[in-house]
Parts: sequence; structure tokens; C-alpha cells
Amino acid sequence: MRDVQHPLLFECAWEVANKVGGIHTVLKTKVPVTVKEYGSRYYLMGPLNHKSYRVEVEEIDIKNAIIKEAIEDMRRQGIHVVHGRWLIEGAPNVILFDLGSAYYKINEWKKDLWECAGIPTPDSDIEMNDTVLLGYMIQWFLTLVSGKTDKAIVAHFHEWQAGLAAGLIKKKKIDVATIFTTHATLLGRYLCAGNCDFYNNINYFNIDEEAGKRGIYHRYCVERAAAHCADIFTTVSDITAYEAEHLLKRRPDGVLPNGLNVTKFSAMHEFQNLHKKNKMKIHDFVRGHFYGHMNFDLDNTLYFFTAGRYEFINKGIDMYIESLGELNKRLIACNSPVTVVAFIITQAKCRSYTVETLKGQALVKQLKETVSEISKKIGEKIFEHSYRGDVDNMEKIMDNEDIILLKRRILSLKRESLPPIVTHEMEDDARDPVLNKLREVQLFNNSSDRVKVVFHPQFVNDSNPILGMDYENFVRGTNLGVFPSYYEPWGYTPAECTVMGVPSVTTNLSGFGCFIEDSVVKPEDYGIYLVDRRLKSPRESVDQMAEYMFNFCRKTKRQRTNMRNRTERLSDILDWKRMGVEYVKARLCALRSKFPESFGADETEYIVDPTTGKLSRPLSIINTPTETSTPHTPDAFEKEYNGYAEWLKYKTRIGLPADFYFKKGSTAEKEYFD
Ligand code: 1S3
Repeated sequence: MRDVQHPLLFECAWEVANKVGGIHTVLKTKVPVTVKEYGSRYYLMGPLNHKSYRVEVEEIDIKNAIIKEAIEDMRRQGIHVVHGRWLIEGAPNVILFDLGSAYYKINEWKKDLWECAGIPTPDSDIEMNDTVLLGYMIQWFLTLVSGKTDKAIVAHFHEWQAGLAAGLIKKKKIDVATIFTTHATLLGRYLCAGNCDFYNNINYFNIDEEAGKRGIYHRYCVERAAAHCADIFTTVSDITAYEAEHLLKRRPDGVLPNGLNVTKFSAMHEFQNLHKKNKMKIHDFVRGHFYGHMNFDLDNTLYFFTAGRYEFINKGIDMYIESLGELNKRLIACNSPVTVVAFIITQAKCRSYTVETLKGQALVKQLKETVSEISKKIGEKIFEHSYRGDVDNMEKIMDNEDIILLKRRILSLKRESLPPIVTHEMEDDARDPVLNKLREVQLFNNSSDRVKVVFHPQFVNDSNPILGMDYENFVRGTNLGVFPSYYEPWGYTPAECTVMGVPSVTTNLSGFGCFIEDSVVKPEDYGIYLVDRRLKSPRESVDQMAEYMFNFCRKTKRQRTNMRNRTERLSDILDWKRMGVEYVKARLCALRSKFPESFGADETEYIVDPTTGKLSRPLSIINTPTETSTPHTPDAFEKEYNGYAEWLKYKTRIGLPADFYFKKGSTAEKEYFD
């Protein structure tokens, strides 16, 4: 019998110590709570990224004898494995496999995959080859470890690239409990990006054919196999669970929503100060970008932005631009004193900054320097005159040459052309979807426009020569994040805005949007605006969004400050300390499913409730509430439940703070105690 009280946990993903997208954020921010629960029994595994691993990982000697033996076994067969600590909060163990070092086995493994699972692997798909290499290496390693330990092992795989190993473990009957979490489905992403009416047709797609048409049939096979072979199959949101049920043909056993590692500032006003400070920096950029056309008042300017992968339709960039066009008309019509500068931040095909962009920043910098030199000189002169009591010559205080210099600077700030829309040279300006949409809605940064646009086709970071801010500080300086996604399994961007106290727009087709709709009575009051993209036509959704934005523009400064306070208050519900509980449940279910004999009889009744399809309770020792009323304080809350002491012990074990309690009446609370 395996020791299920002290299991080893291996979490495997392509993005371990290797930043690509959202899964990296999931892993990195979740580490502290998982390390608290598993300590040195927790390992993250993924491919070795030669470019970044030296700064991401500190190589250390392997203390655990079993892990060491397994790694050495593999090394003896020519496999390059890096073992160390990932240099992030929580400093977890990481094991990274150098895919290249196993390339000599690729044909053997591809043949095996075909023979044991009927999954084809076309040579032309390099990502698929890498998936095979990673999957087989992980399976090889876990086979070695499980043969040497009597501890139960849980292997948690994220996304199809890592998921191949889940299928292999099942096929090869390795004694490891597996969880597969998909953060999207391959086909769902492709279908939505193709501008189809995805959700209304989800029942009718001929899946194999659709995957084949897009050249991803083999990848789809891996994803589907992982979903079916894992002991526990999960997704990140209800909406993706629905999609997975239809496209992967297994109903997920549970949903593991994404959390964040929330840093609370000790003083409430601190995040408000950060907003002011960073907004000033954005003002500096705007002064440079709009030089010669600064007919708007920065005190009455609001910054909106959208950011994310360049998936024009999936991420709703199309709808964002259309609504901005609409907002522009409304602000002009009511003669609003407000100007909106709307940023689009993504990673599109582009070259360097345009000369015009760099020139604008340089001119403003020169003017600033000139003014500051002249002010210094004037200050000194005023002091000298005042000190001598010479009040008669005060008016001659500014030298002629200074006046000429200043005039030159002022003249150089004039320009004939309109301020640019895009900050960079685009590789294909004529066919770029953002630029074309802006042309279509005629947002050209005209002086009369109340909505100005800045398309920054590269992600921002603090070494950026024109904005000079990292993403977090940029977000803090803005007023509204706008993410009207059509395809968004979770969507970290609005969640990140929330924990920074920045209001945002999201949709009821995004995992995060649905989660907020489920957990908060009136999200709008907390600065989270939900656009209905389920039941409304695209035109109606655009109108709804324009209306939200227009109303936002009509708020006073004070109202916006209050709203930021309320938005920030929601961050608690997004904290991993709370969200991580779902991962705890999934692991327990996987262990029970794989090793039923290691659990007491009362704990093996069911793994997944066959009627609801939901995961069973993680610990049977916690009984149902004695009363239906839900108390407000943690103490009263916990005392009303039988098994109060057990709940406390459980919280300590998984590292939840003593004052942790579920939100009154929340879905999480109900699921936990029902
Ligand atoms: C996916 O990344 P994406 O932006 O391609 O995974 C993320 C993490 O779970 C999720 O937030 C996002 O919605 C998915 O789409």
C-alpha cells in the first residue's frame, strides 16, 4: 500500500521556469501555497530552456536519494537533466529535461506512441516532436521514481504539451495518480479565431474533421488522450469545462480556477498613491506622443488599455476598437471635457520604434531640460536680486538668449501631421487587423477626437525607451482595463487589474468574468463590468460596452477613487490561499481514485458524484453545517460547523491563514460544505 499521507507531487508544464503565457503565471503565483502544503515533496518539471534557465534556476545538489537515483539513471543514458530551485517566491524544486539530449530516441518513441495509442506524429510539426520528447522523458522519470518509493505520487499535467505523459502513464500502467488540467482546448481556440459562432454550434462540429482541416489532428489526439487517461480531468473555468465536454468528450471532474499571489499593502491609500505616481509617467509619454496636438487637458484624461496575446478576435480587440469608435461619437456629441487615450498593447509583427515616436519623446525631453536649466538660472538671479534688495531690475531676469532657445523649442513642437496611431514600424501595415479596424472606425487621433489611440505592438517592460515602465506599473497608472474576449478560458488580465485596484471590462464568455458573476452580486459596483457576449448580438455587445465606458467617463475623480478602493477589495477572492483549495481537492480525488485501498472505507465512497459530476469533498471528517445560516465572522462561521477543530487543523496543514474563511454564501463555501 502506498503512503497517501505524504505523497510526492510533480507538477509538469511547458512553462515551468519558461515564460510563454498564462500558464507560467498560474504556476509561478501558485508556488507559495503549494510549497506550504508539500514542502520538499513538491517538484515542478518541464523542458529546459537554454536561453533562460541560468537566470531562472539555481542548480543545487539533489538531497532526495530516490530523485537523485532516478536522475542519475537517466544521465547515464545521455539525458541532460537540470535539478535546482526555481528562483521565485517559495523557491520550489525544479527538474528540467533537455529535449535535445533525448533526440536520439525520437523515432523509437514516435513508433511506440503510434503502436500504443494510435497517435500519429508528422515530422514537420516540431512542437509535436518536442511534446513527444517531453512526454516520454517525464514518463521515464516517473516510472523510475515510482519503482523506488512507497510514497504515493501525484503527477499534475498542464495543457496538451505536458499532457502526453498522462496518457503514457495510463497505457503503461505506472503506479502514479494523474491530473490533467487543460487551460483551453486546441480546437476551441482555432474555431473561435476563425470568427465562427462557436458557442451556438458547439454540439454540431465534426471534431476530427475540423482538427484535420486545421492540420492539428495529431495534437488534438494528444489532448483528448490526456483528458481521457488522467485519473482526474479538470479545466480552469466552467465555460472551458463546457467546451471540453463537447470537444474532448469527457466531462471535467472539476474546475480549478486561477488565482494570484495577492500582496496587500499595509496602508489602504498606498495603491492609490501608486496609481497617481504611475499615471504621471503615462502623462509624460502622452506629452511626447501627442506633441503639437495637445489640445486636451491631462487632468481630464483617462487611460484605457487592452493587453494580451495578439489574437484579434479571441481577445476581443475587434470589439474594443469598435466600442472606442462609438465612445468617441458619444463624447463628441455631448461636448465632454474628458479625453480618453486608449492603448492597445500586444505582441504583433513589427520592427523598431518609428522615428516619429522617438522624436516626440526626444523633443519633450529637450524642452523639459531647457525649462529646468532656465528655471535654475532664473532662481539664482532672483535670489541675487532679492539678496541685494534690487527690485527694479527684476523684469530683466530672463536672458534674451534663453527666450530665443525657448522659442526654438516651442517651434520644434509644432507639426503638420497627426500624432501617430502606432508606435512601431509594422511588418505589414496594410494588412494588420488592428490598424485596419482603426481605419474602419476612423480613429486617427484628429484634434477633434475625444478618443485617441496608441497601438504599442510590443509588450512593455521597464527597459522600454519610451514608456520606461514595466507592465504592472503601467496597469497601475491606467483608469480602466478593457478585455472583451470572445474566447478566454480564464483571462488573467482583468484579474490582475482587480488586485491592483484598477476597474476593468470583461465578458460573460471569459472564465474570469463568469467566476466574478458567480461570486459577486453586482460586479459593476466593484468596478468589474461584464459585457454580455452570450445572448446579445455583436452590435448590442458593442453598444453595451460603449455605454459602460461612457458612464465611466462621466464619473468624478472622487467616484473613480472610491471605485478603485472597492475593486481592490475583491482581490481576496482571487488569492491562491482561497483558490488553491480546489487544487487540494483535485489531488485528494486523484489519490483516492488511484489508491483506494490506502484510504479508510468511509473515504472511498465516491470520487466524482455521478449525478452532478462534481468532485467529492476532500475530507470526509468535515460534517455538514448544523444550521443553514452562514455567520459573518471566521469564529462564528467555524463554530457553526461540526468538525470545527478538524477544519482548523486542515487549514493549518494546507497553509491557509487562521482567519481564512469562505465568502458568505459563495459557491466555494457551498461546494466545500455541502
Ligand atoms: C490560457 O492562456 P491564453 O491567453 O492562451 O491559459 C491561461 C491560464 O490558465 C488563461 O488565463 C487564458 O484564458 C488561456 O488563454
